[in-house]
Amino acid sequence: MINDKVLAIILGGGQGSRLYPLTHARSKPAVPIAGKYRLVDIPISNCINSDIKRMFVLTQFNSASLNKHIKNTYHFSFFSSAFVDILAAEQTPNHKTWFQGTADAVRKSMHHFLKHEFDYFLILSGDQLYQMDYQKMIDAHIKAEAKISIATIPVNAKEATEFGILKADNNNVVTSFIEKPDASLLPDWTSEVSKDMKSQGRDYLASMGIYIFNRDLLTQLMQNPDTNDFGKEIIPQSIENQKTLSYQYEGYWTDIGNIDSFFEANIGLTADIPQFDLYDKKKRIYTHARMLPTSKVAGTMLDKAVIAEGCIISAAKIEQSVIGIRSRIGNESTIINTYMMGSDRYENILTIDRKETPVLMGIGERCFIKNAILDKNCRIGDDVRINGGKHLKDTETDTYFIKEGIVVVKKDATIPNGYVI
Ligand code: ADQ
Ligand code: ADP
Repeated sequence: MINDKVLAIILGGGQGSRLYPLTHARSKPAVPIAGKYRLVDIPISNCINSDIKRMFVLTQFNSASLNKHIKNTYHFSFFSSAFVDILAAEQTPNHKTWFQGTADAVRKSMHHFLKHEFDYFLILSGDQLYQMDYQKMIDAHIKAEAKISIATIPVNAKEATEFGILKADNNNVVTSFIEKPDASLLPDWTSEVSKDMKSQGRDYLASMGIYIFNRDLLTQLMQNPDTNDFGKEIIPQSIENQKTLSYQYEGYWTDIGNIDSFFEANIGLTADIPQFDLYDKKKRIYTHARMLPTSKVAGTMLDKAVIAEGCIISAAKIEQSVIGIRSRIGNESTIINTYMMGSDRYENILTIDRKETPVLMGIGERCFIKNAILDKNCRIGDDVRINGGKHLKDTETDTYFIKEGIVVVKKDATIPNGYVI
């Protein structure tokens, strides 16, 4: 089934500087998560599960890997009107610069959207981990005869300064909105929330950055060339004269826009009952079907380990870690609290020239790796020690980057035998 009234726009990311160095050589939607997926698979899967099957992904630059991933993954029937199209910031005679913000990205791509028939724009962020049925939000939007709807979630005071915070009346109509309020302003911004939320100290209503706009209204708003951002300009300027609904959601939702939250969200999947449910058939997360062999593990103590397909593992211990596709981990190595993204291909250890390639892809023997993210195709030699944690200062070298104690080994980097971080 296809909802032919809705067109989804996935905001795939600005410069992606908060996720650097994962976004150094790829666009944000292509960043690998949870061992086998890409960030963009989350909003795309939510759309598919909500019967919304016409999607544009807006990105600042169009990496080969993003294109390949979308092309290889989302095949819709020849007879269906479903599609996932990538629109990269493009220079045209009218628009010479990159997208200046989320609204600017939408404005500059408007001519592509308006070629389609639909009544509602569904605007989504590309860097959030959650499973939501957008159809319910659309039904609420239509029932309330709203012009704009904002998905909202109760958050605590610490988080409230990082989001757009709003207040709504008894009918859930938004009455005021402030983008990322200073902590000193917070006392004025609490809302009535459910008992459960209140007991967790979550009494501020945050915008999830998920919006529905009536087609005509957004088309009209986009004619003002001075607004670059939804959170900073479009939403605060519109609420007074356009009926704006707060659609409250209380499920699991997390922003994964920076290294720290990205790391936490991935490691969170190793919990006994992860908050993000990858096992629910109705909320399936789609990704490229790679037809990889099963994983092979020898002599390893595994505790809270999430291991993707195609791995070859003979480590001593893997604890609270996510091990991505095609990972190879050598004898006597210990991996703790680490997200290893895996590799794009295998190296044949029987035939490879070890003089030319002294350090193989994956993790060597007798390594100790803790509190780290290993980007794709890393080569970690033997006897390497990476002991991430708050004792480490923020630093960057050619091969790794440390942020808030998390050591990120860069894509394709080689860490030589015996190296200590
Ligand atoms: P932020 O997440 O800080 O706040 P923003 O940086 O504008 O807002 O990003 C929103 C989404 O758009 C992200 O997925 C981002 O990657 C993407 N994006 C940013 N610039 C882009 C560009 N130039 N081109 C394409 N995509 C771009 C917003 C709202 C808050 C709300 C939070 C919830 O402004 O009100 O609380 O989202 O996360
Ligand atoms: P990303 O940077 O997003 O992780 P890439 O641009 O490296 O992704 O693309 C990943 C894909 O590239 C893999 O699916 C793999 O097929 C292919 N690939 C990358 N490097 C090689 C290589 N040296 N040999 C063969 N295939 C490769």
